[in-house]
Amino acid sequence: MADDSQIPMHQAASRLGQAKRVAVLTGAGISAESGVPTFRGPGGLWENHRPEELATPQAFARDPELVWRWYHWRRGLIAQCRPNPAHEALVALERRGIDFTLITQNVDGLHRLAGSERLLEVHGNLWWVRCSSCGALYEDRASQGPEPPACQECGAMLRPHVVWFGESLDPDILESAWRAATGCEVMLVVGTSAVVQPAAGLASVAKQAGGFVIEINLEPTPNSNEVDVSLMGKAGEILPELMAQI
Ligand code: BJW
Ligand code: ZN
Repeated sequence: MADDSQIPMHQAASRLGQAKRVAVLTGAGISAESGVPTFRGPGGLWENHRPEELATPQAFARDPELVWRWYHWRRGLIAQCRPNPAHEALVALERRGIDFTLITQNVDGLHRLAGSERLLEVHGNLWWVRCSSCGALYEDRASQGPEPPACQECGAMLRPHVVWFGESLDPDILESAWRAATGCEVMLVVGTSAVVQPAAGLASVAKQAGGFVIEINLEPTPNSNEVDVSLMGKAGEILPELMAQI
């Protein structure tokens, strides 16, 4: 008897194995098995924190100490986390020598740490800071808080180099992400609740441009009805399995 539950996996592996142009969109779910909390759902960051109190420019203007305490807490947590087999599977995919773009909404830096190179961090990176006054931008892994760090150039207050609600994404990075989505033969959409725009819309962009879209998630998302294959389960198990089959 054939195992019907394996059909979507075979179909996904077959498409992925033949594709010369691949784009991947990842969200917090890919880092969950590394111990990084997701945003939404049980145990998610938004369970204990209201986004508008922490992840907006208005929140930072009102109470930068509170916002920095949250980021310092997250930096401390993420510093202990290592890439997992899902991050590593995407490194292996990139190294197949295909036209490859990894678009991540994550700010944790774990894709880079795993070895991914063709990487677009559309929501920034929490190990980078920028000056709210002179605009200086640099990597800062040393600040541990609790107080907000000061700019090495002008002494003004730094902010995390991330994209908050109501802020525009870097137009060059977004353009590159859009180009990858419209140009790919296969897009993998991994571990995102697909509710935050414009990143979530990249799956539809890929689909409408003729791409074959494969979603990997623990549960259905707003994208699930539109994608070609939905693989339900842990990214750290499904992605290595997919790579083993291509
Ligand atoms: C697993 C798993 C495992 C778990 N294996 N899977 C109304 C309609 C449309 C848009 C808007 C609107 N009102 C406002 C907007 C715009 C707004 C938006 O989209 N809001 C919606 C929420 C309604 N967007 C913006 O503001 C963006 N900017 C913008 O649009 O600019 C133009 C503009 C300017 C001015 C005015 C209006 C428009 C910016 C968005 C910035 C998002 N920033 C954050 C914080 C980043 C910094 C930080 O981390 O501190 O980015 S919010 C947060 O959500 C973070 C994430 O990158 C992002 C997405 O979350 P993600 O990655 O999907 O995580 P989760 O937790 O939601 O989901 C995890 C998933 O994994 C789940 O599905 C699990 O099932 C799964 N999972 N374990 C596989 N092991
Ligand atoms: Zn400065």
